[in-house]
Parts: sequence; structure tokens; C-alpha cells
Amino acid sequence: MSTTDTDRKPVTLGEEKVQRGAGGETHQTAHGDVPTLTTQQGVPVADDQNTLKAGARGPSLLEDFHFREKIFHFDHERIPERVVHARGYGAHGFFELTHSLSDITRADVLQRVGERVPAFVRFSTVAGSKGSFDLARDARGFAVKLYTKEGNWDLVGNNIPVFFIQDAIKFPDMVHAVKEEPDRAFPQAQSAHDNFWDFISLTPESMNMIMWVMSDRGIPRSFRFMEGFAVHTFRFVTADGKSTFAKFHWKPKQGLQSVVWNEAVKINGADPDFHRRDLWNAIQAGNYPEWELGVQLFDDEFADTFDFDILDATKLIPEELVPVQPVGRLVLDRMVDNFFAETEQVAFCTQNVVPGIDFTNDPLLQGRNFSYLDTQLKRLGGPNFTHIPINAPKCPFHHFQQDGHGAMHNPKGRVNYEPNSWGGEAGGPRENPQKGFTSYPQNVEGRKERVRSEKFADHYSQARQFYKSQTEVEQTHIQQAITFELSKVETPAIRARVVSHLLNIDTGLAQAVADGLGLEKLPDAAPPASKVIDLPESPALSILKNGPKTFEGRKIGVLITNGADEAILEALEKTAKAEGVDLELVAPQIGGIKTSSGRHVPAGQRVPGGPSVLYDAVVLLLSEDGAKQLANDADAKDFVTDAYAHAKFIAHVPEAAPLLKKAGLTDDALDEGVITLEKPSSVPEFVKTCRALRFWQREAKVHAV
Ligand code: HDD
Repeated sequence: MSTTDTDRKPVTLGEEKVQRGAGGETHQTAHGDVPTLTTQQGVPVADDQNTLKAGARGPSLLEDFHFREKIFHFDHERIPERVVHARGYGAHGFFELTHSLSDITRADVLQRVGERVPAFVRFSTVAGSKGSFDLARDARGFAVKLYTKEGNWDLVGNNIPVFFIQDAIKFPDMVHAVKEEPDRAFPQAQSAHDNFWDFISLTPESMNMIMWVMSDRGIPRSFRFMEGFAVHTFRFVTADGKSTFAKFHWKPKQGLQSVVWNEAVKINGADPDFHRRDLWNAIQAGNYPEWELGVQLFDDEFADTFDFDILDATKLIPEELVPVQPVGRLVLDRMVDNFFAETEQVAFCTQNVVPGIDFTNDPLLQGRNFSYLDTQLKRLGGPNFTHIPINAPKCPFHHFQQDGHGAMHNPKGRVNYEPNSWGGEAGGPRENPQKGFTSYPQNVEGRKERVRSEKFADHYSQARQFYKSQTEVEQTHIQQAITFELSKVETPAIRARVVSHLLNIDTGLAQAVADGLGLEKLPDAAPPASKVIDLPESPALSILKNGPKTFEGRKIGVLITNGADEAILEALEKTAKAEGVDLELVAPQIGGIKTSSGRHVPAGQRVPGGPSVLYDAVVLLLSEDGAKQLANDADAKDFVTDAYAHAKFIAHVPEAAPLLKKAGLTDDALDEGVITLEKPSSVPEFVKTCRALRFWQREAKVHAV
């Protein structure tokens, strides 16, 4: 049967005119303001549902240029994913200067208080592929592009201020080791395997970074609740050539927060997009996340007296030694229009600095300056990736570079070289010694040799300082994380070799991991290349010592059933709004429930799809009948037991007793983190209690192993 005009009667769906094809499929047709579909060449398309055929059941014709163009383009949609940091999520915003650094640097963006420049930020995991899950234990990328009036300045950092290796030549080995093993292509997005720990156990310089990734920093609650660091020491340079060393910090206004490991594992199943969804929801709701840019400034004299080399990216400078001075604020207030065009095609390069900012001889940074430009060529298909809008500067730019794949703005007119004698405008742009970028004229001399500075040799002291600076809860998490990871390592010798390094960091840590692994005896400590020193504790290194004073920006999950107490729900809605907290109802049906007063409230999740791992605190707002029903539901029971095991605050109405009982929350299990909501007036107190984020005292009780 052929498709005729009479088969395609327009029908109305809302405002849009749609047609039905022969197969019953609906499709829109252009009318009024709706644009006509065209090919890439701009030819209007009449039928986008059927290929051109010789008869309704005949062969498709090669002549169908619309079909061929469409499939050709589709076949080429994918570009190589980033070799690291493949999975990421970006947003637009602005950077506003709050403290001028005009006496320290000539960088235009750091001169005038109150001035804003556009910014784009991409957060990422490191090891997993583009389609992997968000809650991997991993460092997080924190890459910032500032579109300044004197060019793009990229700060390509992580949420951890130190790195695994000291020299860029080891980067491919480190990345090969952490990614999936090459013969079996697993495990995905996980460091818990032999190759990674084999490499680490043979690379003691990684120990400081290992403490950080095995701490709760490796499993942040959200991009919004993590710090960012540019890691390396950079230079600020003034117009008259004075240089000051600088380390860059991004501090979240929302406070720091992480999840616990068992929660991370479950979030990955319940919502693999947990972090990107969180950022999307926050920005769409107008809760714009904000970070303060801070700098640690120091001079050569400090650099010479500091215990470590300021060129060593495996070391940090404690904030207690060199305070972080506020400089400005970064606010993310707009999601991309298109993920591929912007987030996927954005190209960060550590070499993108502006006049007034310069590099140091950090061998990791020097190597990165080659790697990023090089990788964009492969990833984005040619040298013109700066012509893609997300990568283009937003200030005027003029140069004589031309042609190549995808060239969008070649030089205009006759001149494409300089020097030239055409003069005036016709001669095109000229170099400008006053305004232009000049490198800091550091004296450099030395023998050409493959060596590492003696001052890079201490691999354990800062790892020990990090561990000692954590609260007991956080130290336990590090012990558990390393034990977990090494328990996935199949080769006993690798496990023991890692413990031999831990002995140089903290004997208690080494013993706890050895016990967790069931090592028969402790190995000898790995011989350190340099004496391990006891550094003072640095409270700034702990998340829990720097927790937020507010519950703002967090999410409460309310397990709710028909007949739920209307007054308590109203109090929850009101208090959550006042505190800036998101409330999500989890009900037996997605259609929602009717409260005790008969009000219909839609649900955000159905019980099996809304486990408590998705929330920062939970409320059980059940009617008597509802509690009886949910007491027989495994998902509802898990909702409660998980919230309890993850040390969350749990509020419940007295009617919820049957579910609490089934979840094992009776008598001695009940603690101050399990709160009874007798009446609506108890709700504000509960939400205030949640500002502590977790009831950590419970943790020790729920981990027998
Ligand atoms: Fe890197 C991407 C951060 C060391 C080579 N890196 C990349 C991204 C971040 C970082 C956040 C993602 C950028 C984006 O969102 O597009 N990398 C770091 C930090 C490092 C570091 C904080 C140490 C302090 N990286 C490092 C070294 C090398 C690279 C030593 C190579 C010598 N990194 C790359 C890369 C990537 C990359 C292969 C992959 C995709 C890209 O650059 O654009 O060139």
C-alpha cells in the first residue's frame, strides 16, 4: 500500500500540528513560526519518515541525498573521548574580583574589584569512560576557563591539591595502570585492581595523593560541595617584572561534604548521573553554586626555607603556614544549551595563561603544557578548535594563522604575514611589546641530565600529616577504603607492598589495613629515600573539621503514604523552604498520595526508585496503614536500614513504628540521630539538627567488619 496524502491527515496535539504516517507514527509539520526542516545544504525536507524507494515495498534508492546526508552525519557523530577525565559535566558562570592583586600581578582580570568576566567550568572523574558512573572513588577534575579581556586563562585543576607523580613522563604509565586492564577491559572507573596498586606500590611519591583519594575527598557528595586546586606553583608577575609565587584554591561557599563508600556504591546503581543531576537541578532552581578563589602567595625566601620543593606537585603548602587570601568569586548560573557543543568540545590547556601569570619549572606542569594542546588536535580534529565558540576568546583577537580543518575566521584582505609594508589597517595586527605576554626572565643554567631534585625525595611526611590531620571518623574511612581496594587486588605480594609504605605513614593505619586484609604478619617498612618528619597537624585538610554551618542546598527524602499527617508535611515544606533545602517525596506510586486532610501531593520518586542514598537526611511520614504496608516491602526496609547505616539523621512519626521495627531500629539501635516527630513544631528542630549532616557517633556501631 502506498502512502498517500489521505493517509497523512493532520491531527492536533496541543498547539502543534502533527501528521500520522502510514505506520501510525506522528510527526510535526512546519506552520506559523515553526521552521521548515532542511538538509545541511538548506534544502527544505518534505518527508523525514520514509526513505526514497522504488515502490512502497521496493529497494531504497541511492539517489536519496537527504537520507545519505543524514546517515553520513550520524555515522560520524562521535569524537574520541578524553584519554582521561572523559566523564564530565560543565556549566557557565562568571568570575568577579573581590580583592585587587594589582600590586602582585599585571593580570587584567585581577585588577579592578567588582569587575566580572565570563567563566566556564567542567567537573569530571578521571579514570572512567564517558558513560561511567559519577560516584567512582577517584579524583575529580575542576577545570576553569576564564574569558578575560586579555585572553583565555585556564586553571585545569582537581579537587585534590597534590598529584600522584612528580614528573610528566610517568603520566601515561599512571593512567594505563588505573584504567581498565588491557586484556580484560575491566574494571571500569575503579582503582581497586592489581595494575593500579602494583604501580602505586612501586611509586612511593604517590603516597600523599593516595591518602587524599582514599579519604572521603574521593567520593564527594556533589560537585557543589568540593574544593578545587590548580595544584602547581605558578608565578604572578607585575608590569615592572616583580615575581611572586602563587597557589590557587577554590573554596565552595556551600561547604565541603562527601558520602560514605557503601552509599557511593549504591548511588552508582540508583542514579549513575547523581553529580550531574545535582548540578543541573541546583542551577535550574536558581541555587547557583559559588566558590571563592583564594591564593597562597610566597616568595623565593619562603620557597628556599620550606621543607619541600615548591616545584613538586606531590606536595602542598599547609594553609596554616601560608594563609589562603581571598581574591574573587566564581558563580555558576547557566547550564549549557548543548552538552556536546560546549561541555564535550571545551578544550582546557594549562598553557593558556594571560600576561601577568607565568609557569614555574614544575616538571609535571611543563609536561602538561605540551600534552593538552596536543590532545585537542586529536580530539577536536584539527588546529582550529579555538574557532569553536566555547573555546574562542571573548576579547578581540587578531593573528595570521589560517586554513586547516573547520577554519571559521581566516585573516581578511590581502595580508596574511608579517612583517609587511602595507601599513595602517591594511597591514593587519602588529606585535606589542608593552601589552604583550612576556615570560618571566628567570635565569636558567644547568647540565642536561635526566634526574630528579634531591628536594623531591620525601614521599611520606606530608602523607602522614594528612592522615594525622583527619578526625577519627575520617581516619577510619581511609583505613576502610584502602582495605576495600586491596581486597580486590588478587596478588598478595602487592597488598603487602602497599602496607610496607603505609608503615612509613602511620603504624596504626598500616596495622588496621593489615588486619582488615588478614595479613599474617606485617611486612618490613619500605626504606624511605629521605627521613620521615613529623609535621604539625593541619586542620584545613579535614572535611569534617570544615563542615558547613547550614543544611542549605541539601536534600531530604520523605517516605510517605496515603493518610500522612498533613500538618507535619506542611511544617516540613515550610521549614525546608526557609532553610533552602530540597524536599522529595518517595511514595508507593509516582502519582503521589493523599494526606490526612485529603490534599493530593505528587511524588518525586516511587519507593523502588528512590532509595535513601539519594538524600542527605530522611523522614518517615507514614499513616498507620501505610506503615503496615511498607513494613512488608523490601525497598522501604532498605530505605530505612541504609539511612541508618550511612549515619543519616532519620525523623519519623510515631505511626512509622512497624517499619522501624522491621528495619531493626528498636531499643538499643535507637540513638539521637533517630528523631520522633510528635507534632509539627518538632520539624524545625529536626532540620536544624541535620546541619551536622551525619550522626557520625553511630558509624562505629554498624561496622563489625
Ligand atoms: Fe590532566 C585532562 C587535571 C596532570 C594530560 N587533566 C585533564 C582535565 C583535568 C585535568 C581537570 C580535564 C579537562 C576537561 O575538563 O576537559 N591533569 C589535571 C591535574 C593534573 C594533571 C590537576 C596534575 C596536577 N594531565 C596531567 C599530566 C598530563 C595530563 C601530567 C600529561 C603529561 N589531562 C591530560 C590530557 C587531558 C587531561 C591527556 C585529557 C583531555 C584533555 O587533556 O583535554 O591532555
